[in-house]
Amino acid sequence: MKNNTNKTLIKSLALSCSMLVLLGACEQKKAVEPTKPTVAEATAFIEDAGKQLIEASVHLGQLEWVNANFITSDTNALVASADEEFLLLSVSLANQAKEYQGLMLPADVARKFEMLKQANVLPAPNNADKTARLAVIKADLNATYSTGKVDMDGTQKSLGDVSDIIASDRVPERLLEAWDGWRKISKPMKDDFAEMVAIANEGARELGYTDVGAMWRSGYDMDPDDFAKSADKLWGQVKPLYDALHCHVRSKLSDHYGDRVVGDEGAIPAHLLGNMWAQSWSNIYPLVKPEGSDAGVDITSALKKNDYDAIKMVKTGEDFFSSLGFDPLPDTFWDRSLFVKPKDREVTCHASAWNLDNKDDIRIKMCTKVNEEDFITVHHELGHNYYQRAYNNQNAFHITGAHDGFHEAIGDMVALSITPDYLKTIGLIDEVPSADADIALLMQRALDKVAFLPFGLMVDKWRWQVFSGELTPDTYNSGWWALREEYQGIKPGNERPADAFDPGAKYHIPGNTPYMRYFLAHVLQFQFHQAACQQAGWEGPLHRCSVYGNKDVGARLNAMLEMGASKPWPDALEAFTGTRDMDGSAVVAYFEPLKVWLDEQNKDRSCGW
Ligand code: X8Z
Ligand code: ZN
Repeated sequence: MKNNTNKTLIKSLALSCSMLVLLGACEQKKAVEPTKPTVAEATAFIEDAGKQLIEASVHLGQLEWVNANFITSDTNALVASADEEFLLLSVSLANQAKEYQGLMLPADVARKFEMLKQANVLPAPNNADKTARLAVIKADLNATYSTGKVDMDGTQKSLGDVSDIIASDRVPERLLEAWDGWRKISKPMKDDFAEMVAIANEGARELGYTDVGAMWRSGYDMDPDDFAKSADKLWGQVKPLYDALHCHVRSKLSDHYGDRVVGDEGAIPAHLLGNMWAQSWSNIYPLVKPEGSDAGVDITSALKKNDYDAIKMVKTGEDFFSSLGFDPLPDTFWDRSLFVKPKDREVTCHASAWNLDNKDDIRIKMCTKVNEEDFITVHHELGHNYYQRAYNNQNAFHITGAHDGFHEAIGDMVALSITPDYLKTIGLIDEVPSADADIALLMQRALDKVAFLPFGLMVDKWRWQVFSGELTPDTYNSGWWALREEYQGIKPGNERPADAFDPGAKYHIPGNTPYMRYFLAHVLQFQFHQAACQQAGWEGPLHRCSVYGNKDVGARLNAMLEMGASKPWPDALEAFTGTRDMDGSAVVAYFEPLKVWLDEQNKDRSCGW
């Protein structure tokens, strides 16, 4: 890193001809026509840039890991300074890359130049003070979120504690207290967030993007405007399913809580849906479940009954991947991962998967609870790790997913194979419920996956509006709730205070993780699952299909994973599914029996909001 920084300094001095004139050293240079760089030079430059970035990312990753596992003012400062160095390096490389603009480059080389511009989620401008400030704000926002506490019941509660209340309490006043309490932690973020947006937008403009949102939309091997249209099109395919689920859930909540708390028209108050962000609703299954049918499977009870702990949950996930033919996780995974919330220090509990050396040093970090949600999340995180290891021999620019939605979809696809048959095979349940339980099983899944879709879409719709300037700090919060209502049909649990910054109460906003990836993943995972089941020769309903133990499916999956980002994503999609388009019809096919059932339930209800 140090060498790279020095090189940057020398370069900018060399360019400063006006200074050299003063020293009488510029005349000779002026006489020589600047020669146009060659394609070979451009190729050599970009390969070297990739290597520098990969090397620098190891150092940054180590500090980020330590910070996320031990949040103190010192580790915040350390991570900010490493991030600053990395930003300086990537800005300098992106500026040097401008020298090769206008060259007719082979498509794969041009693609690497585009990827270089996207080396940072938030690019810094060519200004040392602003770069430093950006790095400090990022570290501060992360720490504010991860150490946030809620005053409730006379104690200081963590996000995990208040999430448990939202998941299982059924007293609306308590739900609201937990919901509102968590949103107090994000109020102080607003000014820093706005400053960060301004700095990063300046960086994006220097790279040639209109703003950071346009830069994010440029990461999909297609025109950024077309990308936005594709996302809307996918949403159009699945929206009727969401609307039907929303209608049924609202009606059941109204039955349970009464009209005073939730009416059977209009948006649903966000604190009643079993999740802090109303992003997935599986915790309210008991309130909305189909009556009179077989109850499905209670995975949380099964895990507890069978004495599962965090390690056993992860071992079970590993075993699934092994059954597909993937190598076991390395010993270092078990030595270095964080599986449970430590009692004696602050950590970032939001689950994540890491590869510290871009080779085999893969790890997860989770404050695992023994329940269904975290059992699924374990598979989600392992999906990241197996993907990271599969593409670790690729070129520096290709050591990543085909696109970020692929990365989020792999573990989820595997978790779609957690069917009753599979649970019986591994001894978690004794009896496989009959076909009578299908609606119940589908309802459980839909509360998780279908409920998520509009949330997955609106988070970055909001951020795109923030980056474009359509929303300003004064309208950040009202704009957030306008999108929540438009897409999800939910509303705030109470009137929001003027200084509220509710988006900041969701990890990915202070954490600066783009969110459209999860929307895409919630579509893609069903496409992957459908393709895998076809490969396995499965002919029954998709929700009963498990590819556990199928080495052929594993080999095809691995072939896609190994590609990393070496080809445009449609090539990777084609390698596994035979199609080149993202398509919501697999979601629709998966939930088709539930849709029929929901339409029947809803026939005398007035739906929509
Ligand atoms: O953030 C995550 C993962 C880590 S990449 C746990 N997810 C999103 C969220 O929690 O909001 C997975 C589903 C959506
Ligand atoms: Zn993830």
